[in-house]
Amino acid sequence: MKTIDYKKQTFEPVKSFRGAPKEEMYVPGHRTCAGCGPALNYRLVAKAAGRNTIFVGPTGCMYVANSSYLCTPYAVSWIHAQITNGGAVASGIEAAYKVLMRKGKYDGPFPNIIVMAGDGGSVDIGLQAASAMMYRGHKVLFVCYDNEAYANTGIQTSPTTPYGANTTFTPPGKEIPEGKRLFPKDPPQLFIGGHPLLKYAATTCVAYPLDLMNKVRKALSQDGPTFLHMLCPCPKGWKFDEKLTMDMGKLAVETGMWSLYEWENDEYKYSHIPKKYKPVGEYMKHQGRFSHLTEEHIAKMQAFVDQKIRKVKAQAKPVAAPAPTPKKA
Ligand SMILES: Cc1ncc(C[n+]2csc(CCOP(=O)(O)OP(=O)(O)O)c2C)c(N)n1
Ligand code: SF4
Ligand SMILES: [Mg+2]
Repeated sequence: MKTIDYKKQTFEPVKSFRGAPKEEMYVPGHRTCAGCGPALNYRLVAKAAGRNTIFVGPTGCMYVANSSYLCTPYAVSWIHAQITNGGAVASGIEAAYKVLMRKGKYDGPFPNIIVMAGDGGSVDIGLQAASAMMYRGHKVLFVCYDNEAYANTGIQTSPTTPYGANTTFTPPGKEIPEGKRLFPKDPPQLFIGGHPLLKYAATTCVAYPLDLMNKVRKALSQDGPTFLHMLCPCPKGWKFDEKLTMDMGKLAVETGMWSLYEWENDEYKYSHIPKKYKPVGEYMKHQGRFSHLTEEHIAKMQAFVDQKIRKVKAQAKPVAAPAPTPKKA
């Protein structure tokens, strides 16, 4: 069979904020809440990916608040998918481009096809299509922008909502005082563990913009399916002061609630491991979703995080820490 030159793009890493692409592909014109982590995430992903990009947006806040009639922040192609089928729509677009190139009707470069799905659209309602896309080996970057809830419909619990969170489906009460009882799913492990053609997976967070942009660029330079799990604090759902979005992201990493790693060729590399982790209470105390919890519940959360930290330490191969986010004077 004839091999086709897909003219895949290779992105150089962004070394500093000054060296980041100037062009914005996610521009003003949206209606997300002030301090919205997923909106900032979109801006950074779009900036890192550039003009030759097609976004697939399953239903969620980043569809509903971003696609009001005659008003949109997307400066590149964007298509709405059902919350269930982001992976399937992206697979179809990717396959169509390959056919066009095979028939000589399009000469490249191959576009960056990026699914921007919420946690619900990635590892719950959208899981089947995401998994099938990765299993078949489509050259698509699947992003789970994780605000840890079904936010758009009024903050219902999702499989990535943390233990102890108060959501509209897990309200704390007499019978279940801690609110959510279950601990969250682990999306990257779900995909790494079960998809032989997956080329690259990584976790990142909007509070580490250089880390985030470079992981997007690395993922887009691969020749097959890739997955990024991005922590995106949501002031409305987590009930914190909207000016604290970046602080919430940083505290998540500093307490061990979240870690920043890459997985490639069956190896893990960590881009930021705190020398001394802060107690999880430092992170939780700012968030109204945890305000009903007792000392006992917080200790249960700490035990869960301690176990995660032990795993990080066991598999860590530290790499250069990302540059810290500049503080406003
Ligand atoms: C099949 C189906 N079920 C339910 C809904 C209602 N719905 C719309 S957006 C949404 C929440 C999506 O959550 P997530 O994927 O985490 O994105 P977020 O809103 O948090 O950005 C839900 C449940 C729907 N659109 N389609
Ligand atoms: S509810 Fe959360 S994710 Fe949705 S627009 Fe508001 S801040 Fe953003
Ligand atoms: Mg969500």
